[in-house]
This record gives sequence, C-alpha cells and structure tokens, in this order.
Amino acid sequence: MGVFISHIFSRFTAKKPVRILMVGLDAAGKTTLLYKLKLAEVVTSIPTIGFNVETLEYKNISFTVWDVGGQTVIRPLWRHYYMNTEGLIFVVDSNDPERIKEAADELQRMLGEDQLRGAALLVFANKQDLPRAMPVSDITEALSLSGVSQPWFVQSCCAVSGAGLYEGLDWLSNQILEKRRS
Ligand code: G3D
Ligand code: MG
Repeated sequence: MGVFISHIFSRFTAKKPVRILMVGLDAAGKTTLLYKLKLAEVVTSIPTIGFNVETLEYKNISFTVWDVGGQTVIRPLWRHYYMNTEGLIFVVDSNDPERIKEAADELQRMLGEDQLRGAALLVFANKQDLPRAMPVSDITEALSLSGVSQPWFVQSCCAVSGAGLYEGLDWLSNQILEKRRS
C-alpha cells in the first residue's frame, strides 16, 4: 500500500509543503486509514486541552487528523490548523446512518471556514466492506455535496483492507497540482 501511495505523493516535487487535513466524526476510521497509508510514522499529540491530533509527515506533505463533533469549547482551536490547507479529507462511516446527519453538519461547518474555501474536498465513504454500508449516491445526498462550490469527490473505501484509498488520494493530489498550476 505504502509504495502505491508514495507514488502519488512523489508528484509533489516542488519544495512548497502540501497540507492535508483529515477529519470526520469519531469512529469513522481516520486513524485506521492513516496507519494503512504506511508512509511514515504517525505521531499523536495533544497540543491543547483534550484535543487529540495525529500527524503524518512524508517528504513535503503533512497529514493532520482529528475528530470533529461534540466538544464546542475547543472548536475555535481547530482554526489553528486550517491555514494553507490544500486538501480536505472528510471520512464518513458509511455503515452508520444514525450519525450521517451529524457528519453532514460538521462537514458544512468546516466548509464555511474562510481558510478552507480553497481546499479540494475528498470524502472517503469508509467501511464499504460492511453489508449495511450506504452507497456513494446516498452519502453524496446526505452530505448535500451538490451545493458545495469547491471541487469535491466521494470515494468508497475500506480503511481496513486499503481498498479505494489509492483512487481517492490520486484524485486529491491531481486537484492540488491542477490548482497550483492555474
Ligand atoms: P477514528 O480514528 O475515525 O475515530 P478508527 O476511527 O480508525 O479508530 O476506527 C474506528 C473503528 O472502526 C475501529 O474498530 C476500526 O477497526 C473500524 N474501522 C475503520 N475502518 C473500517 C473499515 O473500513 N471497515 C470496517 N469494517 N471497520 C473499520 P474498533 O473495533 O477497533 O473500535
Ligand atoms: Mg482516531
């Protein structure tokens, strides 16, 4: 897996760092996905009160990951990580229809942030291996993506097996490179 993924990111030859944020509700599968990339060591830190952040640095690319939802007190602190974000990955548990509305609200709130307006949006419809998983079409609708102005793409995936991860990250890196060229 790491070999294929690193191939995608070797396209970023320019020195300019690439910042990718990956968020989603707790239990969506972000940590599993991050480890599945196998690009480098994942570092977990708590920079401020109760706010758990995972980072992965690979060449000039950084992934920053945390759980969104709940904890209204720490929300303002998230903004600290928004600057210069070129890729936003939103991970959804496709097998959890009970929380899709909550996920949708969180996504819309993130997209309302000025600093994230320029970021391409990749939605990972995760846990597609489970029999009750909602299809991409249902997730697209539930997240109201048709109204999103920035480039977006929904990729079904399974973070456990790694299926779909390459396809999603391939799309995201192409979007970032295209935007840099324009
Ligand atoms: P988070 O970091 O977004 O909070 P985690 O989510 O990566 O901790 O994953 C939460 C649980 O979902 C884990 O199970 C993990 O194994 C499972 N999971 C993640 N991705 C998938 C997937 O694609 N398919 C299935 N079937 N399960 C997945 P546990 O039992 O360890 O809590
Ligand atoms: Mg996690």
